[in-house]
Amino acid sequence: MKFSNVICLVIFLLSGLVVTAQDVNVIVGFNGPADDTVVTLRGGKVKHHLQNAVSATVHSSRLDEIANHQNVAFVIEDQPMSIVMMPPGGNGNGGGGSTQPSQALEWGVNKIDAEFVWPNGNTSNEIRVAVIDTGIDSNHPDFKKGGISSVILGPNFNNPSRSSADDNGHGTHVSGIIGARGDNNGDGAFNSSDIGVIGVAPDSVLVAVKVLNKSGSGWFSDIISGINWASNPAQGNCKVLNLSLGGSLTDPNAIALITSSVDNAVANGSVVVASAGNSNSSAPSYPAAVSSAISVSATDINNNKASFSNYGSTVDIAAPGVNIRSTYKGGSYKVLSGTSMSAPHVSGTAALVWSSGQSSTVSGVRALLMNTADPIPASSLIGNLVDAEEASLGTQNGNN
Ligand SMILES: [Ca+2]
Ligand SMILES: [Ca+2]
Ligand SMILES: [Ca+2]
Ligand SMILES: [Ca+2]
Repeated sequence: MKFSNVICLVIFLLSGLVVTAQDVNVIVGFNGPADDTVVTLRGGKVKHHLQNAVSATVHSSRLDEIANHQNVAFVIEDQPMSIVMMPPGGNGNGGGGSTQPSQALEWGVNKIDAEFVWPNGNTSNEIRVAVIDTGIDSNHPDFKKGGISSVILGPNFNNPSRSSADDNGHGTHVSGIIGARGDNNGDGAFNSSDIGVIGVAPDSVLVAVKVLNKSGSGWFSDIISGINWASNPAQGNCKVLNLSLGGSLTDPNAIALITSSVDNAVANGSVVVASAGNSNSSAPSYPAAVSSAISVSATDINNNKASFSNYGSTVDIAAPGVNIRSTYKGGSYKVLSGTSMSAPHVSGTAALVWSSGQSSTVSGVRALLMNTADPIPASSLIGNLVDAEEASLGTQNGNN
């Protein structure tokens, strides 16, 4: 297989409006504020409220009637989105469950010099980071410090009757890169008496926003709902949103919806970080390609472009994404590769920059990330390499 060692997140566009029987999943856009009754009076069931739009299940025989309603601007398919989880590279230092490995500094976190930030007293204390993904294993020992988990289980937009616990593993891996604890035993030090790995922002609050199910699939409208909830100050109130997912979109109404959602999140004060994609392509991948999102490519340990990484004009910044060891569901650890792994290195760095107090605006945090990133040989394709030390401290003691 082409991406044998890569986590590849792909949107599959179905050619028809197929769900079960003759029910179809759609997004109905309105000329003004959304009006549920346009759908419900025609036998439909509303799932999510979006910006001047709703996602809904309706009978295919009523579609024309809805589309022709005077208040309706468009009806598009609510596209199914899937992750494709490729065979992982093993469990690294082993362990998991009751046999937790001794703590080690992973190469990616070392590469971006986050380890120079923590001794300065900045561990991103209490900065809320949304992991919009498959959920998080909130009981993983490496999210605990003195027994207290840093994980908050937020809503499940894919299946509101279920929790946002991670039944896949991908979201827990992403979360560990952002915020696995450095001081698990609570003795005030990060060392080998602690366990597992250390995230870039080890005292951040990890908010699970589940938009993908056990097999890694969900709906476009679930992801928009996740972005909207996470960034709303009265709901998720997260300062950073990590989206290790994405794919191509062609419908202009769909692109407008995701653009509006990300723009609103930024206006709410959230830094939005997304994976550039794993197709070794310059084709835009959404949500990363939205200009207000920070699109993250992937590098290997030698600062080369990862073979799978997307590149080109929509990519903003590079981060480690090959053979990254992190937490996994069931209290375990795995080594995985992908821009799914590079984006959380940038999300963690954004949390450290917020925590540093150097800027109180999204544009200011973004400028610090971009202006301190270091040129690498592949910069012209994939951007400069994120530098957590320089972005949050202003110093350059590390190897980056
Ligand atoms: Ca280093
Ligand atoms: Ca300790
Ligand atoms: Ca740890
Ligand atoms: Ca630098």
